[in-house]
This record gives sequence, structure tokens and C-alpha cells, in this order.
Amino acid sequence: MIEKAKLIADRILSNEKVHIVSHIDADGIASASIAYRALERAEKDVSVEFVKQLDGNEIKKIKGQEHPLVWFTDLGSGQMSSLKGMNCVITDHHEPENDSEPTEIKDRGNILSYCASIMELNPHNFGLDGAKEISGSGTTYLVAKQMDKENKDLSKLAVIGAVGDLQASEEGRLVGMNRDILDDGVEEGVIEIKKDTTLYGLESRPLHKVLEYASDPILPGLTGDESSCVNFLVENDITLKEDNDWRRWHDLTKDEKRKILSELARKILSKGFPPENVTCMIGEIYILPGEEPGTMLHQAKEFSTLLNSCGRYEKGMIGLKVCLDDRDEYLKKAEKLLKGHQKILVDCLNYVESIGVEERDFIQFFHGEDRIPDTVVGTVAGMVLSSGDVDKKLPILAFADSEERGGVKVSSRGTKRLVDNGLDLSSAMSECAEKVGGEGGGHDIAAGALIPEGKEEEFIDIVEQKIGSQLK
Ligand SMILES: [Mn+2]
Repeated sequence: MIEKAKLIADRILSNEKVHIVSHIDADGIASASIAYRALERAEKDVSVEFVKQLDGNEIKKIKGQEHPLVWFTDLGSGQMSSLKGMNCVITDHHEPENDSEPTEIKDRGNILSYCASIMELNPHNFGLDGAKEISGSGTTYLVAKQMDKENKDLSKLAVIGAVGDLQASEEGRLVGMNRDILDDGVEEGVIEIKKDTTLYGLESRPLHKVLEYASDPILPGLTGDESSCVNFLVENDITLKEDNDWRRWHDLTKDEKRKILSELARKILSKGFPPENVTCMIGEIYILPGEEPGTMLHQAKEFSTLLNSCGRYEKGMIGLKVCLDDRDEYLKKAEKLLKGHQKILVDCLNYVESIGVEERDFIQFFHGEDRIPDTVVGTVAGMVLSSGDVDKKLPILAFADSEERGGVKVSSRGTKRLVDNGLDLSSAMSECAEKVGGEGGGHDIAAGALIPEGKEEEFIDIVEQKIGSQLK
């Protein structure tokens, strides 16, 4: 894989002008930032754009711009045959075209040969797991590192991207190639690995809010109930405020942390939840020592959340500026987007609660119509699935009108357990969407599609059949 990265790096460096096209989520924004900085350091003329999905229209538009070289990051592998004729390189980790059907692997050879102008770096072609072992920003980083060893400091962005794509293993740590990238970051002094709780908001949220908003795992009797969280902390002799400021997790002493975690564990187990719900609360967290403690930029997980909220509101450039240390104005903008995002999510969850989730034998679904923006419907689906209010044994499908893209957006989410039992949402979305005149793809555990309006019922029926046939 490193050799291939070197070839791609050379190809990039032989051009004076490079246009980056990236996916608009945390991993995509981190990928574009890595590519951007590496090109800037190589004194190239660089431009960048973000897309939600690389569909036929986008490809046509990009082809029309006649860039001497396009660098696709965190996307492209699934659309390789449509990129034919374009001078481009791809650093991606999504399932390559045709990979869902092993009998068609031969075709992939054909695609590669008639796409001679395209070079691709994708872990799937090296027998690695693109959902766990390396992200889009990871593959982009491998190329950047081959362009110049100085780019090793960009490993921190690759870690943010991997964390943003939820690549940590069940033990709460990055594994595979991600581990090597992490080591680069530690070596460069841009990342520190710490063992702590994996609950969200350690830097930016008051302590009781960390508990109140906990969703993975659900904290029984605490999640969603602010006053219980406050009482719980008080009962355990945790001081909530210091000089009038709310204390945060990272302000706590080791003993205080230990006490809270063991009490949480006791609560979870006594309510009959599985021990995994306790072990998944502890894992590695990745600190960016160059950033100010107590800000969202100090921990990779929160940094990636900030980038995701930029992506969801189509402000990829704001995220990119933040990644590239262009802070004041852009950081404020990013934080504002996140605040607005959290408010929208709460409204969407309330809406789903009001309409309910419909269950079939192998799937469950809801339709957000025009009440849930298509940009957040995937997140909402994931939150509903992990909320504890619905059956975790069924993958969830969420629909939302997508006026802009002319159709209905579908997001699907599964669980690790379902994937272990054979669930592959990526192939389900792409094959079933195609059957109703749409397109789709993604990962086995999370995938999406765009289908024509009015085709929802038909789509649900064939997805249900398909998923029923996947599960062992
Ligand atoms: Mn990605």
C-alpha cells in the first residue's frame, strides 16, 4: 500500500495545478485539509470543493471544469467507471465498485485497465478493512507522507478523520493502519493517547451534561434527565462548580473519575444491561496537545464533531480553515453551526418520537418527509437506533425529502452485532436503489441512497428481502 501511495504522490507532484474534491463530512474535511496542506507545502496551485455524494451530475460538472489533475479524497472508488477519461487520483476507503459481488471482480480488472488515467489508493484492494483499519483521511495521509516526510504532522488530521468515521474498535481504540498513523502523530508530538472514558464532551461540556447526553451507552436513570444527573454527582461528593464555572470531565481528579465510573458501572449492571455497556465506556482518547485544553479542538472526538456539523450545513470550507489553523473567525462560525445543529437534532428526535418507527420482520423505518433535513437524517437514524427506544436487532432506515437533489434521501444504520451476522447495508443500498431507479452505497454498518419520490414502499419491500437474505 505504501508503494502505491508513493506512485500516487509522484503523480501528484508532477502536476502544477491540483483540484481537490472531497466528501463533506468530518473524514472528508480532514482528508481535504491534509491534501490541501501537502499541496500548499509543495507550492502547487490548489483549489478544493466538497460534495455530498459523487453522483452523475457532480462528475459531469467536474469533468466540465477541465482540471489538469483532480484528487478525490474520501470518495471516488465507488464511481470509478464514471470517472473514465478524467486525469485523477483517488484516496478513499469506501467499498470499490463491484466489490459487493465477488463474481464480478474480473470486471474490476477491466475498469482499472480502461481507467488508465486514474490511480486509486483504497484499503479494500489490499485486503484491509476500510471501515475499521483506515479512513479516507488515512489513505490521503499515506500519500501526503510520501509527498514529503514533513507532512507527518498531518497525522493528527488523519486521526480526527478516523475518529469521525467511528473507526475505533470495540475496545475503543484505533487499530490496523490507523494505529501506525497514530504512532506517527505521537512521534511528531501532535497526538497523545490517553485511557479515559469514551463518553462525549469531556472538554466542552459541564460534567452533568456529559451524563445527560450520554447515548453510547445509555446511562439508565441519567441519560436525558438533567436533574438526576446533578443529583447523582452531588450524591457522589463531586463538586459541580469551581469559581462559578461548571467543572468539566477533564478538570476532575483521577479519584473523582474512578468514583463516577464505578458508580455508573454499578447502575448499568444493576439495571440488567450487558457488561459490554460498561466496558465500552472506557477506551482510548486522543488528545491534540497543540490545542487549548477545554476547547473542542483539544480532543479528536470533539474536533470531529465540529467538522461534521460544518459538513452537514455545507460549510466544508469553514471546517477546512479550522483544520488548517485559521481560527478566530472560522472557529466561531463552526461553533455556531454546531450549536444550531444540536438544536435541530433535538427537534428531529422529537418529531420521530411523534410519528413512531414502523417495524417489519428484518428492518424498521421512519419517514422524515420535509420535517427532517436530508443532511442530518443519517445522524438522526443512528441516534434513534442507539436510543434504547427501538429494537436494536433490526437495522433502521430513515427517509427524508431531498428537494435539492430531486428525490428521497435514505440513510440506513446497523449495529456491529448485525454486521457480524451478515448485514451489509452498502450492497443493500446500492442494489436496491438501482432497482427503483436510484443510486446508493457506503459501508456495511452505515450506508445511504437517493431514490425517486414515491418509490419508498417498493424500496422498503426489496431492502427487507435483501437484508433478510443477508442475515444468517
Ligand atoms: Mn470516510
